[in-house]
Amino acid sequence: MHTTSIPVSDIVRPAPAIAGAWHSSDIQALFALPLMDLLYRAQQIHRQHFDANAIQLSSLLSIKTGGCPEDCAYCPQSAHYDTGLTADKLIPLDDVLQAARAAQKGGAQRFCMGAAWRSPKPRHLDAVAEMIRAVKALGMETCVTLGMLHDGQAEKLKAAGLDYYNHNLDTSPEFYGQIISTRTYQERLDTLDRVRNAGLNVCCGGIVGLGESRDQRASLIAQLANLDPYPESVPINNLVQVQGTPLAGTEALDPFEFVRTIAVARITMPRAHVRLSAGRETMSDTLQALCFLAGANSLFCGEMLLTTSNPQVQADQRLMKRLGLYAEAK
Ligand code: SAM
Ligand code: DTB
Ligand code: SF4
Repeated sequence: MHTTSIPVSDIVRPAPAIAGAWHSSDIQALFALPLMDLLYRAQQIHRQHFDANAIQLSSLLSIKTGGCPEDCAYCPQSAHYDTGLTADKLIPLDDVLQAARAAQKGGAQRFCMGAAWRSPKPRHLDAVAEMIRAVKALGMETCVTLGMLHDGQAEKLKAAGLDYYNHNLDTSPEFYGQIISTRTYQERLDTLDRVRNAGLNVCCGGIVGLGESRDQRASLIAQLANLDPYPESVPINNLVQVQGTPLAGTEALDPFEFVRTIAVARITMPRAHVRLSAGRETMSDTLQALCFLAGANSLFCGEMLLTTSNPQVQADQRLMKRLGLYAEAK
């Protein structure tokens, strides 16, 4: 005879009422739940805060590719590794507008522009501000990811009409030193503070499949959930392995562990858009459906991420139709 599972609420304490109160051990306990119990709990929380069939769609464009001075071990754009990528300058405004119009036509609500900089220089910031104004004028939401920000830079971006700034914590503080040596964890937190203080929405998540342990994934989620307030947008990337980067050849993460990470992000950040981000090209439709069940409610749409490929727009549209999903109303 089957035994009934223990109610989840008896195993894991309810969400803390105050920010900063998620302990890694609470999050480890969520990760350790039977998968069906974890999914059930994530779905319940998802449905309390969102239309469970609506997906937020963002599109990415690399506005400055390659030649980055940072040494992020996963990244094809780092100048420290030979990945066959040529370093480009900032692209012209017209190219940005053309890509934004195409993304809008393909159903994207938000246009995200990424630059492979350690930090933007003042003249770069002026050029990006112009891009933000132009994309905004099309009626799209805007997001940029330009690396570390110094005092006053987030305010300039906000004044140009920026809606979101993406800056990821990427991994747990304990594992971070094995992935990046040229930028500290604290520098990332400082940039996030500047973004928040300028009144911008925060887009902040991480990458899994870097060779981190489950406890380290839990610790990443604790860091994100304990940001006060937690990010509006939480991209969860699965490592896209690129030849030439130190992480090429890393053992792939168990797909169910990826689903668990999404579910735990949903439970600990109930009102955030949790984005099923890089790595979808190697995921089956079935696995992506499980990620939506776990509470993912955002996607990057369009054939390219920054420098690597993403599923075809038509394939995504077919998948959404088969699952009865639709684009979130703005
Ligand atoms: N240079 C800026 C920075 O790092 O702050 C912005 C661009 S950077 C490419 C944005 C994010 O993309 C990284 O923080 C990382 O999470 C993700 N990313 C980069 N390379 C990736 C890869 N190979 N697989 C999955 N995610 C990746
Ligand atoms: C995020 O978390 N993922 C996106 C976006 N923010 C900028 C970037 C994914 C990059 C994947 C590797 C590439 O295409 O270069
Ligand atoms: Fe540079 Fe960003 Fe890539 Fe790190 S993730 S190497 S900062 S482009």
